[in-house]
Amino acid sequence: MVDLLVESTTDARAEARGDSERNSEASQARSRLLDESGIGSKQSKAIPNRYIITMKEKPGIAPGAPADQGQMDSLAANLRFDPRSRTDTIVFRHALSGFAATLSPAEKRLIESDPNVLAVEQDRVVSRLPVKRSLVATGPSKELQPGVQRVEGHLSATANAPGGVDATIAIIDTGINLNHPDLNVVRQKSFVPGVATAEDDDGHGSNVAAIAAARKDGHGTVGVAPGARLWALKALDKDGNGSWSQIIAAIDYVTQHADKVDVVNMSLSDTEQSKALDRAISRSVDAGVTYVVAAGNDARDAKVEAPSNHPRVLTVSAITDGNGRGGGGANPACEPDEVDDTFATFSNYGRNVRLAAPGVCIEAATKRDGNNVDTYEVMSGTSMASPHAAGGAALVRARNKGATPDQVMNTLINEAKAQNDPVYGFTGDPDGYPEPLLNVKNL
Ligand SMILES: [Ca+2]
Ligand SMILES: [Ca+2]
Ligand SMILES: [Ca+2]
Repeated sequence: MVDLLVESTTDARAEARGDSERNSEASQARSRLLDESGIGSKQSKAIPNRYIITMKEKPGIAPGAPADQGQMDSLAANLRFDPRSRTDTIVFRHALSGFAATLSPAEKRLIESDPNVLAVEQDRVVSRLPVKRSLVATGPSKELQPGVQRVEGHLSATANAPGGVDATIAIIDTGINLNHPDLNVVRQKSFVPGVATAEDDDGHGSNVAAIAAARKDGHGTVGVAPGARLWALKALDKDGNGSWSQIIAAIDYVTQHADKVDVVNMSLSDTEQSKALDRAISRSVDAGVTYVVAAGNDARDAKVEAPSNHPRVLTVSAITDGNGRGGGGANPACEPDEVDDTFATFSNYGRNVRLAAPGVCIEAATKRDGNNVDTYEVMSGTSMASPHAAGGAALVRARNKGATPDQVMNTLINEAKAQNDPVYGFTGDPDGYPEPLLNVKNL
C-alpha cells in the first residue's frame, strides 16, 4: 500500500477561487480519494461460482480466426451443457476458444472432465488502477499540457497531420465520455452486464482516452495522437470494477476486428494471474494489435501484477513533470510529494517495465456532468502514463500500417530518451532496469 494513494489532494485553482462552492468541490474530491483509499492494496476477489473455461485448440488456427465451433458442439452434446444457450454466459471465439459461465459444482466437475477442455479457472474481480483526482471546474488553461509537451507530442509531424491521426486506439476501461468535444469516439460497446452503452460513468476511461488522442482544435487539451479514432470498450463499471471474463470479452472483440484496431490501452490490474487472459492477449498480439498497459501504482515490482507482467505487452511506468521540460525545478501543483523529473513515488517498476511516461497531475477529459459533456479532471497514476505511450504507438501505426506489435514497441523504445539524458532524462528509478522516457518527436 502506498500512502500517496490515500492522501487527499486539492486543485490549486479550485483552492485559489476560495468560495464555498469551490471548497465544497475540493472537499468532494478529497472524499472521492478517500473512497479509493483501499484499492491499491485490495486483495483479489474471486467471483463465486463463476469460471473461465479454456478449450483445447486444434493446432494451426490462424490468429483472430473464430474458435472451433465443433468443440462447443461436442461439449454441448457430451455434457448437455451448451454455453451458447445461457444468458449469463460469455463465449470467446477469437482471442480464446472458450467461455465464461456461472456453474454449479456438478457442472464444473463435468466440464473439467471433458477431454476438449484445457482449463477451468476461477473468474475474478479486476479493477482499473486507482488514481488521485482533482476536480476542475473550468477548462484547461492551455491545450498543450505538460505531459504531452514532455514527450514532444507537439513536434511530431504525424501528430500534426491535418484531419487527425489515422489510427484506431481501443480503450478497455470504464467507457469514454461519448460526446466529449475533444474525443473522436467512433465505436462503443459495453461488456458490463446490465449496462447498455459504453458511456463513461466513472471518468477514468475518458481521461485515459484524452491523454492518448484528444483533438488538436484549440479547445480542451491535446493528446499524443490528436484526433485518432477511439473505441470505447467498457469492461469496468461505475466503480471501476469488472471481471477477467469481461476484460477477455473486450480483448476477444478487439481480436475479431484486429484489422481495424492498431493499439489497445489497458490501465487496470490484478494480483491474481489468469492463464486465459494471458492466452487471449498473446493471440490478440499475434493478430497484429499492440497492447500498452500501466505498470501499476503499488511501488513494487510489476511482475506480481497482471497484465503488466505479460511478456508481449508494452508496460509503462510513471514519472512526474510539472513544466513539460527536463531539468527539474517545477513540481506540479496537485501532488505536493512528487518531484519534477523524477520517477513517481507510487509507480511500479522492474524488468517488465519497458518505457516511462508522465503520469502525475495530468489534466484531460472526464465523464459528463449532467448535460455538460465538456468536462475535465486532473488525475495521477500509471493509468495516465500508459495512454501517453498508447498515443505514441498510434503515431507509429499511422505512419506504417504494416508495423507489427514488436516493431511498434521497438520503435517507441528506440526513439525514447535515456534516463541519464542531460536534457530529457529523469532520476529516481528504483531498480536496475533504466527504462527510457517516451519521446514521439520523430514519429
Ligand atoms: Ca483539444
Ligand atoms: Ca520538468
Ligand atoms: Ca526501471
